[in-house]
Amino acid sequence: MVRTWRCGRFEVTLDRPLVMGILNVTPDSFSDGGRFVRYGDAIAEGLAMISHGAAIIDVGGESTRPGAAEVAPQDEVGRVLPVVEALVAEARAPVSVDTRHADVAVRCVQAGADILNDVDGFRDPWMREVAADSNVGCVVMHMRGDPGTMQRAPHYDDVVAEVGEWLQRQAQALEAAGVERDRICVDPGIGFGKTLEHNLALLRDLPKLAALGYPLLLGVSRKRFIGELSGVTEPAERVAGSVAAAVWCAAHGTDVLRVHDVAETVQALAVLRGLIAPGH
Ligand code: HH2
Repeated sequence: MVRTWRCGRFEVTLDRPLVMGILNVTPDSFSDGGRFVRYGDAIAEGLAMISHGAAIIDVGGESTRPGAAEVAPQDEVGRVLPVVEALVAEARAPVSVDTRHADVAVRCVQAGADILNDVDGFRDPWMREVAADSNVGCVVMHMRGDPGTMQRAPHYDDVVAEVGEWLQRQAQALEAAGVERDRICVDPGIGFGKTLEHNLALLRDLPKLAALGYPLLLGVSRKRFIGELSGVTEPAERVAGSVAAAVWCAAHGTDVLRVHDVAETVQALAVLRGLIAPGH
């Protein structure tokens, strides 16, 4: 039976790992901050990502890099809404909004967004309500604390078990609020309140997270652990390492890869698919 993920206007088929293209409309994101602050550029970039094979576009208006300052919701709405509106009208693919603020989420859902990607894992009951009152797909991401504090000596006794249990609990909280199970996707939140060893433990045990029974999404693109493993300090120069990590994730049960470098990742995944299942 083919698995699917129900997201707003779409029912996404999960018969192969998919790419979610990252469109940060922020002045300060860790790897691409400031590139797409002009709406026309951002919209064109989103459409280009789809033409390069992205199955989903994820629009974000707040950097969540470690130590980032929180953005006022009205500023975040001002950044993402015009881009969401244009992509909903023009892109034939689900439009996701990367926000942890319910007032931003409400406006984006009204504008037709198909997915809420919440790095806060729907801890806010209002976020759960917004999800329940709509038909959007929900990405439940694990984060310890918040971006301002999350990298202050994170500790786990068993990171894989604890993250898995937390994701399960948050998914159940969404279901209890009225969100159907087939709209929920989970993500261990690589780099969010985790050391290098925590990130690697999660990446080595992805099948355990896939076994939770929800679609599994991973964001490894250009992240710090790739710099720590490779010695490459400039995030924009971590493309090859990011593609290697994406291929690892795809080979170990990941359904959706959130990436900056769409064309490169799509090409690598096509090769992986051919190796695993000749003829596909
Ligand atoms: N990572 C980032 C932001 N949002 N969402 C999910 N579901 N999973 C992730 O791993 C994830 C995420 C951080 O990356 P980026 O958007 O490139 O940077 P910034 O937060 O600085 O804008």
